[in-house]
Amino acid sequence: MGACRNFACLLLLGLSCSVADGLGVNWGTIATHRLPSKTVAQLLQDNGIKKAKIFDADETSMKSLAGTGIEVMIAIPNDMLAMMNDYDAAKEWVKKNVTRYNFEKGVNIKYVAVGNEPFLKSYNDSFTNITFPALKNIQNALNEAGVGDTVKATIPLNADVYDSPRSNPVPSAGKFRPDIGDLMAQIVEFFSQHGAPFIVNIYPFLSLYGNSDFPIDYAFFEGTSNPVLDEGVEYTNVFDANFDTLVSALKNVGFGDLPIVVGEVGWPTDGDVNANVTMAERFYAGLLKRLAAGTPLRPNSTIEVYLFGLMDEDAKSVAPGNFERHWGLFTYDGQPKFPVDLSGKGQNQLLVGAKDVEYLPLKWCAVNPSATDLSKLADNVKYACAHADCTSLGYGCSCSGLDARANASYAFNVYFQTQNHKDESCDFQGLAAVTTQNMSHGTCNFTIQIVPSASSFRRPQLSVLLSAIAGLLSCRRFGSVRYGSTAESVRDSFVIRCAAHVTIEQQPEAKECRFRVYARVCDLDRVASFKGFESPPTSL
Ligand SMILES: *[C@@H]1O[C@H](CO)[C@@H](O)[C@H](O)[C@H]1NC(C)=O
Ligand SMILES: *[C@@H]1O[C@H](CO)[C@@H](O)[C@H](O)[C@H]1NC(C)=O
Ligand SMILES: *[C@@H]1O[C@H](CO)[C@@H](O)[C@H](O)[C@H]1NC(C)=O
Ligand SMILES: *[C@@H]1O[C@H](CO)[C@@H](O)[C@H](O)[C@H]1NC(C)=O
Ligand SMILES: *[C@@H]1O[C@H](CO)[C@@H](O)[C@H](O)[C@H]1NC(C)=O
Ligand SMILES: *[C@@H]1O[C@H](CO)[C@@H](O)[C@H](O)[C@H]1NC(C)=O
Ligand SMILES: *[C@@H]1O[C@H](CO)[C@@H](O)[C@H](O)[C@H]1NC(C)=O
Ligand SMILES: CC(=O)N[C@H]1CO[C@H](CO)[C@@H](O)[C@@H]1O
Repeated sequence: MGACRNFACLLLLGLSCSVADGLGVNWGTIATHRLPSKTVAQLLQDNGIKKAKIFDADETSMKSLAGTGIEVMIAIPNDMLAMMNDYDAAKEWVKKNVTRYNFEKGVNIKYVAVGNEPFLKSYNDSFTNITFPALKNIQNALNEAGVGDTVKATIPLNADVYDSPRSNPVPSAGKFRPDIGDLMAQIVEFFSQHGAPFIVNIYPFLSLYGNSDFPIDYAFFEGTSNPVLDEGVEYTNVFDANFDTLVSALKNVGFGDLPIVVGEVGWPTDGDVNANVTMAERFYAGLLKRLAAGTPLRPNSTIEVYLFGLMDEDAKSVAPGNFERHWGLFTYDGQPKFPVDLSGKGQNQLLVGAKDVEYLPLKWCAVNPSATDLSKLADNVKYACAHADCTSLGYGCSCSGLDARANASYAFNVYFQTQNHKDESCDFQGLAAVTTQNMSHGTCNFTIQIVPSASSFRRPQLSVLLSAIAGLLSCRRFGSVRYGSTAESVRDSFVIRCAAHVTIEQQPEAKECRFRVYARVCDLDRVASFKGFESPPTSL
């Protein structure tokens, strides 16, 4: 039915099925279980998404994007900014992460994001002095490598780098934050000289979350009874007002026409009272329709945005709030959560889900029905939730309101899934048992995890096995030792490096020895990240 509808729509309405030109998505990967990168690249293509922003330059992601034509923004994480203050290091980074992919059917890199929101107030100036030098080095290295005309260095900034004065809180009074005002003026001038856009992250959800007086309808796009009046303009939503505050801040430093790209914008679907699929659907419907119209200070020009984000990430820090793990347009397993029309024409329908997703067996973990002494339940739930994602259990969330048993079952199951159904992971001091019955009900989904990606762990390279054997043999002879072996192969211009390290730990007086193997496992087709395992103790 869905496919049929899509087909009809393609035939009858032509362009209306396509994604708006300026639209991209953020592809974050902070999850315990990642869909294979190739599946994700296919998901983007199946939905006509032509721009992706990633938070590093991870080889696996880059490989999957190669040859797709998808325009990519790669990134240098904040903790690498200091290193990039050295021009040689910047050149090396550009060589390894940009020019390396610059070949036919390579990766269509458009931007290099230097840091991510480095001037956030909560970072206490940790990156204030090192970001601009890093930006300059990267752009110069791009120029020197001969790709500076097509690849631009820029900095995704948080909207807290600018503001309007409390005494006159209107967009036209926007200015950069005084403590970084001079720095921002220099950065903006540099962007302008090099043809790079200003990238800003705008979150109406956070405006609402952080402020109980915030009028809820001002976060959406359907009008409000209390618009902000500014020099004859009526602002009816915080997105426009925020964007135009930036336009004013740019004007104030002499660059009112600098292109602006919204690096992140979106609405989460769980983890807070205002985060659910209804609210997210409402937000996206309004946002996507608006983008073509521009804002009062930049009318009639399509706003380029990267939606945040592509999929839920169950291992993100919840320091900002429990909603952090629920920003996806898609669930953790690449399935669409709500109808949306990425072309901005308001014909909402479900996006195309990820194909050929491999799941763990249909088994859940739940409170054992025959368990009677529940006095240790709370401690065990606490343990499960410290090691797995329980953010759906909170007040106003999709699984709030469960009774104590169901609540504990939810926690046990999410732990069991995170642990890939490992034998001992559904015990909880005898309180839990495995079941084949789906306990989901209402909005509360008791999920089944996907098979961990790049599970070439099951197919270890010879070097890993050799190292493991070496480890076992030397257990008896040495106190502590490291073995390493690497193998390298070049394929389609990609260098694949496989390495294995063994660490043997033995206390002088110990009666047993353990070894650990850390390996960069890979097969011909994909490179996995570092994996490790610890041997069972060997008695001496
Ligand atoms: C910034 O400073 C505050 C208050 O001194 C502190 O609580 C916080 O941990 C600091 N953050 C960072 C990233 O250093
Ligand atoms: C940044 O540089 C300024 C001026 O050189 C200096 O006063 C300030 O302490 C530096 N800040 C940090 C966090 O290093
Ligand atoms: C979504 O959240 C809004 C605001 O809290 C609430 O009014 C609405 O009932 C919620 N919808 C669902 C389906 O939970
Ligand atoms: C924007 O478009 C509207 C409607 O088409 C038109 O009335 C208006 O003059 C345009 N504004 C600018 C600045 O081009
Ligand atoms: C369910 O578990 C969560 C997470 O530990 C806890 O905060 C909440 O109070 C529990 N609710 C019930 C009804 O037991
Ligand atoms: C479990 O049931 C829920 C509906 O109650 C459904 O959405 C979900 O897909 C089911 N899970 C599996 C693995 O079948
Ligand atoms: C519910 O769980 C099933 C699998 O267990 C998954 O396919 C689906 O995407 C989940 N739905 C939501 C909304 O989390
Ligand atoms: C930020 C990032 O992903 N950098 C990568 C650049 O390339 C080197 C070599 O391939 C990687 O080790 C870095 O992680």
